[in-house]
Amino acid sequence: MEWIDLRSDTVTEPTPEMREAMANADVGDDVYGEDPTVNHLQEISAKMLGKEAALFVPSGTMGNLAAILAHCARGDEIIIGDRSHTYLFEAGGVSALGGIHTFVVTNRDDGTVPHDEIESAIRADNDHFPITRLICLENTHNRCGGSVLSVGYTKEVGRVAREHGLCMHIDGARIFNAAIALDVSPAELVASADSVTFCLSKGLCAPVGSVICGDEAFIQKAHRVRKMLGGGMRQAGVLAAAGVVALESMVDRLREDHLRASRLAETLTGLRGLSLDHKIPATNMIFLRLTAEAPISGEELVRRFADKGIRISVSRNDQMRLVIHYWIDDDALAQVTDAFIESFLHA
Ligand code: TLP
Repeated sequence: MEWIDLRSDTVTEPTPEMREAMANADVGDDVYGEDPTVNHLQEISAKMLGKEAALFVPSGTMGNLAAILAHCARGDEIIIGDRSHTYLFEAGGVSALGGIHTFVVTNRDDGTVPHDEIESAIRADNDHFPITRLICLENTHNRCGGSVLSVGYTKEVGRVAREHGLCMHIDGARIFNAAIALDVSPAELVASADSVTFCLSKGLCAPVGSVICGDEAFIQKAHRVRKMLGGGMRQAGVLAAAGVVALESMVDRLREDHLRASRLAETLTGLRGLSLDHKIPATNMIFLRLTAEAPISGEELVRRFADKGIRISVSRNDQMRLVIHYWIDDDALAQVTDAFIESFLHA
């Protein structure tokens, strides 16, 4: 990639090994379940996440939507965090397409919602209320700084779900980042969830695709919903092939992204005019804002960085998210560090 692009890990392009695997992939019609590469991807995904079955979908957004629609009927309610991706950034699909009601609870800065608050959001059995069906968590939690939900917390919420006859879904778009940061297996992290969606196309570098995991009966339902949403793909093995490479060779290296994010955060903490939400990033994201002391406006910063071949985005309220990924190597990190020092130390 020519640009040093820190706007997201979604910008990652497939590696040469992925391109080769894609070119040589064995394919078939996946709507008939006959694409061997898709089937292989689904098998290894289910195994890694410790679930019975898995389903390849085009995006994380469709993965979450298909999972939620497979759990809920129209008029049912889900309990969901106010800073969760599904609530904020998935175009309201659960309501628009599923007729599903959201009970919104407040995320703490670490991405959690205390389990007693989740418990009190569960509706009583009363004709006036929608029926609570599902609790949704997100791990890592994007808008909460790429923070990580622990095994203990996830288990506790799972216990609440089971006690009330509810299901639990995890938006695990970056579940492998969470597992690496906590040094646990992804399967352990999602053991108490009924379903999980993870993305191949973020830090793992595949060009397209996410995977929903759950038990056989649930995945069969999700398969039907995927078709309804127009996500039944045909010779999708060309895409799944990159996903297989992603799972086989890109997971452990996420650790490097986390280390580089920490190194960059350390430099930024020392610069006047910048304030970091978390001094030490939990995973591969750094959230920060320009303060009143900043010698440069957000707009000017974006322009100045673009002149140096660095892409960042700054929101209207001067917030920034810097995301480290495969294409940000030590050399790129040094260029980014220098660009910040130049703008904030020698302005
Ligand atoms: N997140 C994107 C943007 O939509 C914000 C990003 O740049 O981080 N769950 C989580 C936690 C996500 O961060 C994202 C993408 C998704 C789901 C949706 O995945 P896609 O983009 O594949 O639909």
